[in-house]
Amino acid sequence: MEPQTPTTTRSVLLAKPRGYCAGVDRAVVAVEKALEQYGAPIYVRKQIVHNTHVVKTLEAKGAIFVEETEEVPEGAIVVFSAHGVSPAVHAEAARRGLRTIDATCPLVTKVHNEARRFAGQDYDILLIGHEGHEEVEGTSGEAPDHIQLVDGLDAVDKIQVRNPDKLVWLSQTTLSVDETTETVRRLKQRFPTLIDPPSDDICYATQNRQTAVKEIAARSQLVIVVGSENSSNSKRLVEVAKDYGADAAYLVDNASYIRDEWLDGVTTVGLTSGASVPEELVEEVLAYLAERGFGEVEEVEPVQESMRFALPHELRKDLRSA
Ligand code: 10E
Ligand code: SF4
Repeated sequence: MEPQTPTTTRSVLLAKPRGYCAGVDRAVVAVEKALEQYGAPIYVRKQIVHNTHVVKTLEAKGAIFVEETEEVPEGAIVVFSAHGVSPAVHAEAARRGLRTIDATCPLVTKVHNEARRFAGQDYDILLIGHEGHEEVEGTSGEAPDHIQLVDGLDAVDKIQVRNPDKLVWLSQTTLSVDETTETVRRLKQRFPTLIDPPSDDICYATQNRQTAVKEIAARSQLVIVVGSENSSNSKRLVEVAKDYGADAAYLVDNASYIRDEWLDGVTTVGLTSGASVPEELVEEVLAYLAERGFGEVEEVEPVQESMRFALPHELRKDLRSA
């Protein structure tokens, strides 16, 4: 009798929550509604969210993405991205007579407000975050004389403060929870009087996506994270997946980036997506995997999410009167 080849089930563990957070949804809808309400072109300063597919789709509808407000014609409408802008950018837009719609996520605005408040009380602020990231530039711009960036553990030893008794840490919203905990622990070793932010700066969506990827990583040989190269929160999901048991984890902008050899010998693929990623890109990856025998999909939802934010007020006002 012929030896029986054992049939291995190939399956996908699909993390939930994944994809769009409330701040991204609000920002993308704000650009769409602005295009409907005022007509093209609508200018957007920087990528509205860090996702190539979202940017291309909005461009096709008439959005024009620029790096700085000086590229926007006087009197035109400009949307500020979900990552937030410094007061200097608001001032420059006002000086040039631009009509602005501020799509900064309310949870980023919360960190700006904390920065302003502590700077007003003359605290030194240690802002944990990634150098050059737009959110960090916007937050730092609230109080440049009071804020120092702490980018990574190695930066901790280099910090100099004026008065350790008036010292607070804040953070970017999309960091690794575990890495930030470690950075704060090291900061507190150096500065035992360092105080914590009044509430978590790493937002609910970042935390929940990391919690979910931890669960699937522990049960998957390979984790695929859908997200763009410049998306901080998406990149953190790849790192967390590797730290929590996946043999390999990759960031892909879409299904065409997946290499067949990644699946060699793999029976369980974990799949998730960053907070700026439309669900259709995840569906394309699921279809790609199904064609290769990974037809069985189990959704893993360790935490439920239901956050929604109202559209920016500049837009709501005009939509109401329309
Ligand atoms: O690079 P990030 O993760 O900060 O941005 P993203 O556009 O990929 O995701 C949304 C996160 C925002 C707007 C920052 N809080
Ligand atoms: Fe807002 Fe968090 Fe989404 Fe950033 S990741 S847009 S802070 S909800």
